Amino acid sequence: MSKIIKTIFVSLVLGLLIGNVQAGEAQAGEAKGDKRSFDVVINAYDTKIPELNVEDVTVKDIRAFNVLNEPEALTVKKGTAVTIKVENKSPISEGFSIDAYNIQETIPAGETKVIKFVADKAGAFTIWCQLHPKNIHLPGSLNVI
Ligand SMILES: [Cu+2]
Repeated sequence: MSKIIKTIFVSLVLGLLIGNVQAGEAQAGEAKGDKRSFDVVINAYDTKIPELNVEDVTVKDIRAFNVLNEPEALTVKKGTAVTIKVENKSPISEGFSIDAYNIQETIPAGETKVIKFVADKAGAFTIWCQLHPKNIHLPGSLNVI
């Protein structure tokens, strides 16, 4: 792996860690018997590397961004009717997929979609964006217990 790629990767990881701290305990679910609703925000964080000199080549103003779901983990009991309101604050369309539940949504920039399903399969399932490379995203998880 080249040093440039390593540096970009490290900065993305740092961005994600900062994002994680900001997300904190932001789990916005509201338990109502066997119904649960969540507000998820997809947000993009700009990363800018002002100057990088690697192997005698100087590169300036490298921009990259990574994308985070907040909260990144949704936990419900098996059988719960789940409503997820997903707001996309990223400047571009973002995907929201949970393969095990056949959920594959595309949310245009600035828009909100409401996703409803019954969490009838137990397990830990990855929430991911089907539109972009996985390495610019922090995957979320749906935990059905
Ligand atoms: Cu994406």
